[in-house]
Amino acid sequence: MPTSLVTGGAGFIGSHLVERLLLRGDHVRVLDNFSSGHAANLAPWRRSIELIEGDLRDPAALARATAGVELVFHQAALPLVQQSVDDPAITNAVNVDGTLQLLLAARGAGVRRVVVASSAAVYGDDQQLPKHEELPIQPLSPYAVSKLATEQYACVFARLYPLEAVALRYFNVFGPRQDPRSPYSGVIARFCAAARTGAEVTIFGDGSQSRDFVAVADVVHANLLAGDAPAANAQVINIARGERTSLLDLVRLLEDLTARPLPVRFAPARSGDILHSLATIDRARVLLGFAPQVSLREGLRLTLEA
Ligand code: UD2
Repeated sequence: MPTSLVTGGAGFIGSHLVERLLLRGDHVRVLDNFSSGHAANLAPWRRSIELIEGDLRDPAALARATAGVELVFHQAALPLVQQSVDDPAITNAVNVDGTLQLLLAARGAGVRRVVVASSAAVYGDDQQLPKHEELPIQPLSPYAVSKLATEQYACVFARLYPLEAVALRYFNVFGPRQDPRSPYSGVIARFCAAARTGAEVTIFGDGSQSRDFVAVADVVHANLLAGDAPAANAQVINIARGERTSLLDLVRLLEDLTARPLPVRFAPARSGDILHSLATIDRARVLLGFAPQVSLREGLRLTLEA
C-alpha cells in the first residue's frame, strides 16, 4: 500500500483529498498546523490516517512527514490574498520557504512525485480570456507571487533532481467543508450558507462578474491524475471547469435549487477585484486525461446539502 502525504490535509481541499486517497487504498499521512484547517474536517477518517501536527517551516516535522512516502499532495499554504498584502513576509515564509523546504525533504526521502497547488491568481487581471498556461503571468499580490514561486520551484526541482513534480493552477474551487465565515471566503461558500437559511447575500458590484467555478471533487480527481500521469512531470496545468458563471446566474441557480428567493444586497465592487475569469483546460485534458465530472448545479446541490 503506497503512502501518500497530504500537507494541509485538515483544510478544505486537503480533507477531500484525504478521503479519496483512503478510498483508493493509499496509506495516508497528513501534515497540518491547523492555522486555517480544522480537526473536524478530518474527524470521520481520524483513525485511518497518520496525523502529524506540524509546520512547513519545521525541517524535523518535514523529515517525519516525508519518510517512506511515494506521493506528496502539497495543499498547505496561507491562502488569503489580503493577509499577504498586510504581511508579505509571513506569506513568503510559509508559502515559498515552506514549499522549498518540503521539496528538499521530499527529495531527501526519495519521494517519487510532488503535486503542488497553485492558483489562477498568478494570471492577475490580464483581460485575455480564456486563460491558458502560456499567457504572460502578472502576480498582483504577494500571495500570487508565492504561488508562482511554488510552481516554479516544483518545476525546477523536477528538472534538476530525481524528483517528479506537477503544479496545478486551481481556479475558483468550491464544495462542502469550505469555510463560509471569513469575509474572504469563496463566494459560493458564503452564498450557500445564506441560501440554507434564507439570509441576505451581498454582491460586490453589479453581479455581472464571472468566475470559472470548479467542484472540489474535480480538483481532487485532477490531483490523483497528476500523481501518476507521466507527461505531466515538470508541467504547470490549469484546473477548472472551462466555463464561466456570473454571480447573478449563481444566485438564480441557488434560488432554483432551494425553491425560494435569495435576497441580494448590492455593495460597491471590491478594490482589486477582477471582472471575469475563465480557463482553458486543454492541457489538463491532454496531459492528465482530465475532464470535469461535476456540473455547477450538481456541485451546488452537494454544497447546500453538506
Ligand atoms: C479567487 C481566490 C483568491 C485568489 C483570487 C485571484 C477563492 C475563494 N479565492 O478570488 O484566493 O486566488 O481568486 O484572482 O477561490 N463576492 C461577492 N460577495 C461575496 C463574496 C464575493 O460579490 O460575499 C464577489 C467578489 O467580489 C468577486 C467574486 O464574488 O467578484 C468571486 O469572489 P471570491 O472571493 O469567491 O473569489 P475571487 O475570484 O475573488
